[in-house]
Amino acid sequence: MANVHIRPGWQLPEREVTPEGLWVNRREFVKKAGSGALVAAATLACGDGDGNGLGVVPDGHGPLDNIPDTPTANLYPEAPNDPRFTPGDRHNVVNPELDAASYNNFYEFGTDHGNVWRHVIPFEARPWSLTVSGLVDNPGTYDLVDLERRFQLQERIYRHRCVERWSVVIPWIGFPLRELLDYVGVQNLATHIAYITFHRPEQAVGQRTQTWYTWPYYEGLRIDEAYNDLAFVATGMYGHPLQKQNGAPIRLHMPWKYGYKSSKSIVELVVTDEQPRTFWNDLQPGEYGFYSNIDPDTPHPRWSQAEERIIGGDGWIPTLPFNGYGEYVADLYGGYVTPPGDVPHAN
Ligand SMILES: Nc1nc2c(c(=O)[nH]1)N[C@H]1C(S)=C(S)[C@@H](COP(=O)(O)O)O[C@H]1N2
Ligand SMILES: [Mo]
Repeated sequence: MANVHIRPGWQLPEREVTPEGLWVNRREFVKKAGSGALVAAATLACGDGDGNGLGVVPDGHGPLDNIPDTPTANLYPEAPNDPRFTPGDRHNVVNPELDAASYNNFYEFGTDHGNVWRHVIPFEARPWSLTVSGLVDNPGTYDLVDLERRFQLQERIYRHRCVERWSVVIPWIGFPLRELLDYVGVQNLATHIAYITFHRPEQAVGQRTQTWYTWPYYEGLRIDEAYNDLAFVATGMYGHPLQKQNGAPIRLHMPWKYGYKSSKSIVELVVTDEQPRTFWNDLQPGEYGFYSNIDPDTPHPRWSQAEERIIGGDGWIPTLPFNGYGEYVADLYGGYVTPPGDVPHAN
């Protein structure tokens, strides 16, 4: 391959980490090989992971240079830390921003974790608005700048645990999801929310070339999960607005759930009275459930979930139920970490 990248020590070899999508990729590889997608598929098979090559990266442009301009940038350095939510003894180190910005999952920009920061360069993440609809008193399209100014921005240092077994500790900045829900006026009949990511194939190489995925990315929560203290809307990180590869300009962070519930670059929120469908559950229902709470005792069908490796750390550590956030969230699930039926293979 033209782009040789050095694998950092903490990065798991491919045979240990199977990205969420690889199964689908392989199946579609066979299906599409006969229909003209041979070049992309062959690239995938030889290890690039993206099947599309890289666009032009301007000279001197690095992983930390993907913060879109916004008139609200001055609000971020001032955001006070919420001392209730710090990583704790187990993860007493906040990862350097370079870790968080150079190893990512964001399938809209390919599957190669180490190159997402390059692929996001053409993505126009500002200006931005969020459309809210469904069972709310104040449906409409909200300018993100107005939301950033309306809510008191605060910092939350959260642990993040990907279903692929890597983890990272990031100081997010934003506001509790609950404040947004109260502002739009969630009605009594609501039971769930759904949230949807942008669909812009012209700016997102993964949406353009990985046509077997059901774009745009969609996820959801039960309403009481969305109202939990921990449920957080992140618009910034490390004292500034979000990097594009981390989901600029607005994403969720649900620290007790596998990373794929924490959608990036959200354009739409729908408040509803039924459980919404979710992207990974639709693609691989035997592997990815709706709740997807972090659970060391419920293995993925293709690997154990008992341990994880922190980016930059020096080995495997045990994964904790609810990622260690049980005191805040366990009572949502009636004594279970993985509610019965959430992932069929576990029953
Ligand atoms: N829209 C969108 N959001 C997404 C994803 C994605 O592919 N698309 N990947 C998820 C997964 S699997 C993980 S682990 C986290 C990674 O977040 P980070 O790159 O900021 O660490 O983003 C989540 N949000
Ligand atoms: Mo993930």
